[in-house]
Formats: sequence, C-alpha cells, structure tokens
Amino acid sequence: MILYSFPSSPFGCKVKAVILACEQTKNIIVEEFHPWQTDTFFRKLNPLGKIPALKISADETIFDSSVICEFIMDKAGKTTALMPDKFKSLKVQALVDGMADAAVSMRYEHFFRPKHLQCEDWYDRQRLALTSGMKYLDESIDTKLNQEILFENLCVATFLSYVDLRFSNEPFRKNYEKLYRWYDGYMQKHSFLETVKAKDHPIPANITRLQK
Ligand SMILES: N[C@@H](CCC(=O)N[C@@H](CS)C(=O)NCC(=O)O)C(=O)O
Repeated sequence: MILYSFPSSPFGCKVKAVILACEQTKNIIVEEFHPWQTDTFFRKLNPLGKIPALKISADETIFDSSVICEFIMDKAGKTTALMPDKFKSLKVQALVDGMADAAVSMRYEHFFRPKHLQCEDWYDRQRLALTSGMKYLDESIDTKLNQEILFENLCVATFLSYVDLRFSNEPFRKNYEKLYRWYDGYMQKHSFLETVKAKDHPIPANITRLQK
C-alpha cells in the first residue's frame, strides 16, 4: 500500500503514528506528495486533492485521515487495543482534526495567499477554534488523555508537533501548560514518535499559488 503524505501534514503525521503503533511499516510505503502540486494523477486517487490518501490496491484509494486510521487499525487487528473506549477516542479525534483544519487554514492564509488578499478576520476566527480546542484539552486532560499508546493520545501528540513547527511564536506553551506537560512527557515516554513529528520539508517548485 502507498500512503501519499507530506512531512509537515498534521493529518499525515497522525496516520504515520498509527502505522507505527500497528507495526505496519512493512506493508505501507510513504510517498511524499504536496497537495498544492500541479499534478495529473493525484485527483484521480482523491478527488478532493487532499493528503493523506492511502492507495490500498491498483484501483482503490481511501481518504480522509480518520478513515485511513480506522482501516489500518482494523487490518492490524488493533482497533480494540488502540480504542478501548471507541467513542471517547473518536471524539478526541474529531476535536483535534477540527483544530488541525483551523491551523492548516491559518498557515495557508499567510503562506499561500498574497499579502493584499489575506483576511485577518478569517485568520482570527481559525485561531479561535485552535485556542478554544487547546483550552478544552488543557482543562479536561485528566479525563481525555493518558500516557498509554491509545489512538486519542496519538492524535493529540502528532497535532501538537505540527503546532510546535508552525506556531512556535505563539504563547501556547505558556497558556496551556498542563497540555504541554502531558505532551512533553508523552513524547519522552514514546520516543518512536520522534520520527513522525511534523517536519519542515522543501516545497516542490510546481505548486499552485493563490493569486486572485
Ligand atoms: N479531513 C482531511 C483533511 C486533510 C487536509 O486538509 N490535508 C491538507 C494538508 S495538511 C491538504 O491536503 N490540503 C490541500 C487543500 O486543501 O487543497 C483528513 O483528515 O485527511
């Protein structure tokens, strides 16, 4: 199987963490693809043009990251082990995916859109979703997360690696101390996750930029 992803994608990092937790590295190869690349093949695999996408056979590709994660856990027979309380896990995933949507949208607003077209109200609204989500996790951490290899913990840890990468100038570590204490402890305990942290990577030359 081929996972199309990019090293900085928070959704891709979540899937890669699940691949490791399910010991599926031999069955899934990762191919780097930037979703803003002008391409001819990728939209045939995922009409939405978004990564991650997992090609599972010559004529079948699945998306989005939530479906891919459940597919991998199911195939590996690990669903119950990683999600003993499935709806609790899925609720945390929904929250984190929403925060990731907001964070990626903030990144796109400032990175892909020319300055004169950027909308600060839009940026601030996305930032509010991100910070409200962090506050929610910070305040409910004892009932939502722990130090075990569970799906919800993998979702939060990989997402925070993206926040560290893209928003290191924000006061998040200071504002959500409990959440970051959990994160640092988790990354220390599960050092295998270092390899799937969000990373900067050169953006290919053939990408579409927003112009109008
Ligand atoms: N709900 C999707 C979100 C995936 C997503 O937004 N991926 C970004 C990269 S991190 C993307 O491909 N963006 C391209 C675009 O929006 O056109 C999932 O969970 O897989």
